[in-house]
Amino acid sequence: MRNLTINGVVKINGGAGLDTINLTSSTFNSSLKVQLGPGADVLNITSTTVQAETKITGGANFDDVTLVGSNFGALNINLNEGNDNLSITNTQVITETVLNGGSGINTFVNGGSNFFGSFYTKLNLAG
Ligand SMILES: [Ca+2]
Ligand SMILES: [Ca+2]
Repeated sequence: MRNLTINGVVKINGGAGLDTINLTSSTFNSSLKVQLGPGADVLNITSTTVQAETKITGGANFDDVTLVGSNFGALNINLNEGNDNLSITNTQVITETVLNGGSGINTFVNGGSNFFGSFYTKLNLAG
């Protein structure tokens, strides 16, 4: 999805199987929920603004989440089971950030130029 502007709450459910979800140059004026589901999933959010909370849930298996050049009111990521990768670069969070790799071997790449708000929690993520 690209160049979207949405005023209501948005929920994206990846369901079973391998999913690749790309959100690019979009604006969400309320909250965004992405459930990647049980397969191995890839989520890329690039140059996107979410005014309220963004909640990303990984589910089982390998999940690869990359955030670049985006702005969030709050950010809550739980990658859950499986060995997961999370990469965040040039991204701003206004209030609260929770990054949780869940179980498994999880890696975090801080690409720099990030601001994670007043409250920052990182759990179960190496790096
Ligand atoms: Ca998954
Ligand atoms: Ca995990």
